[in-house]
Formats: sequence, structure tokens, C-alpha cells
Amino acid sequence: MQSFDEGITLDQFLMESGRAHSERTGQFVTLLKQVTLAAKMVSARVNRAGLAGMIGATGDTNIQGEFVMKLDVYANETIKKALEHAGVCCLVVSEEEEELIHVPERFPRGSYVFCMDPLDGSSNIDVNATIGTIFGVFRRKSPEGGRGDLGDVLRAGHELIAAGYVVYGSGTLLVLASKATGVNGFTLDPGIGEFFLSHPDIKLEPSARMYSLNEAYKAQWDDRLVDYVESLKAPGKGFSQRYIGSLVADFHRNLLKGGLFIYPATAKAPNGKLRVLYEAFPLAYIAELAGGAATDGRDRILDLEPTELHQRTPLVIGNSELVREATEALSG
Ligand code: P6P
Repeated sequence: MQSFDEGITLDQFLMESGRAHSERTGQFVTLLKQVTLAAKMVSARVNRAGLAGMIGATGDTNIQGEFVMKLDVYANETIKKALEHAGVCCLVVSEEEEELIHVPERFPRGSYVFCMDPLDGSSNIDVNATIGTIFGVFRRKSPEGGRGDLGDVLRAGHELIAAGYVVYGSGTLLVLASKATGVNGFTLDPGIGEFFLSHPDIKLEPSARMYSLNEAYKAQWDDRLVDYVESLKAPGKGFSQRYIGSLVADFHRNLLKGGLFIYPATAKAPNGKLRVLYEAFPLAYIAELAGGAATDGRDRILDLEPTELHQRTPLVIGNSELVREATEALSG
């Protein structure tokens, strides 16, 4: 593949991947290009949020009952607008909206379905902690050209054809995963507004000694989880603990350095807190392509079949060996 002085651009990579997906219509590559455009716009806004008065709640609450930060609203609208007119998808599912988002009649309806958390970790916005966008892409099941329906989204995670996330942190990095291309990371050069391939063919670091979960909830955990986490602290195990409180940031650190992330069922959240369609599914898809694993504490995440749009699940994700140990402890 040809590259500029700085390296391979995301556009070049996508054109290659279009061929790798033996894509006829070009819709898949166009969809990912539109996501890239939206990511650049959200990144610019996130980085100016403090100055642009975008920090702070709108005073509204979203369907999750969380205070909606202005950047959440901006990210949701920006990504929807980038997709709806491009003729690449028929439906969008967003954490920010209770119902299915149908592409308006005035636009052509494409072959794909886009599930997203437009701005994950938004409770960290006003403390300048890393936040991000998480997304998964299905090919529609309903007839081409139609509005699409719940059957296009309430389906097993292993039917995803691509997934990714963007972390808006010290830099902006987009991680893209598909069976044809594996897991690859692209870093934005804000000076020229282009993403460059910076993390080719990401694989989870095998010798992982990091665990990540919110231990403040320990009193609400299943006793088997208490025992398992305590076992990680045993002298000589060599584990360290990190918890940013932003799923996309905690996952990204583990993807690059190896580790185990757990958001378990608790007394307060008996089905966990994280959402199946636009948090657990995309990250589980990425983790498995990077050589890792993801379960709900018993079953493989990608085998789940949600019955509701905003269904929650416990999540155990990261290095295969650690996920296996934690899952055996939780379900044994
Ligand atoms: P807790 C952020 O609000 C979020 O949805 C995820 O990004 C993060 O992993 C989780 O909640 C943190 O939840 O209960 O530990 O504050």
C-alpha cells in the first residue's frame, strides 16, 4: 500500500478494505468515511468544549436518566447527520434516543444498521477525562430500500460486520475492526485533519497484569466476584488496578497494554450497567479480533440476542485467559 511521508491514511486503508470486503456498492467504505468525518467534528468540539461553553449539562436527561451533557447532544446529532444523507444505512440506534432512528424518507436508505454510544463517559467531560464514541455495524436483514425494523437490530452480536471506537483524549484515535482487516488504530493529525495508521494489527498483550473495575461497589457484588478480585491481589500475582470510569478509555488501555475489565451485576444494577447493542457488542467484537474474549460472566457476549434496544448486560472483557478465569469464578 502506498503511503505519504506521515504514513498510511485512513482513507487509503478504507479503500483497500473495500476491496478486502469484496464490496460492490461502496456503501461500507462510504459509511466508515462518514463516521471518520463525524469523529473529526466531535474531536474538534470536544477539544474546544471548555472554551465554547459546551461543558455542562443541558438540563435535560436522556433515556438513561443521566444528565445530558451538551457534547452528548452534539455528538449524537453530528454522527446522525453524517450518516443519514449518505445512502449507507437505513437505521441508527443511539444511547441518546429511546426509539429506533429511521433514515428520513427524503434520503436513500442503505444496506447497513449503525448502533452507537455517541459520547461514552460523558460524566467525565467536565473533569477533562478521556471520553469516546463506540459503534457497531450490522448488514440489514429487512428488504433493501425499506425503513428497516427491530429485526435489523435485535440480533446476535456475532452478526456484526464491523465495530470501532474513537477516544478523545491526549490525542484522537480511531480504532476500526472487521474480520477482513483485523483491529487497526488511526491517530488524527489535527494539523491536516487526517487520520494516519498508527497501531496496525492490534493484538492484546499476552502477559496482562491489569484489572479494571469499580471496587466501591464491592458490597453489592456476588461473593464469587469478591473472592476472585481478592485473588488478583495476592502477593506475587503482580497485578495493578486502573479504573478511569470511562468504558472506552478503560477498554482502550487494556487493548494496548493487556488487562481485564469487569462491569458486573450489582444489587443496584442486577443486569449490569453497560448496554448490549452499542457498548458490549462492539467492544466484544474488537476484543475477540484482537485475540481476547468477552462474556457476561457466564456466556459469550457475541452470542447474546437482546430483546430490547437499550438492554443492559454485565461485562467481563479483555485477555482470554483472564476472562476465562473470571467467568469460571463467577459462574462456577
Ligand atoms: P460507574 C460512564 O458513565 C459509563 O457509562 C461507562 O463509560 C463507564 O465504564 C461506567 O459508566 C462507569 O460506571 O458506576 O463505575 O461510575
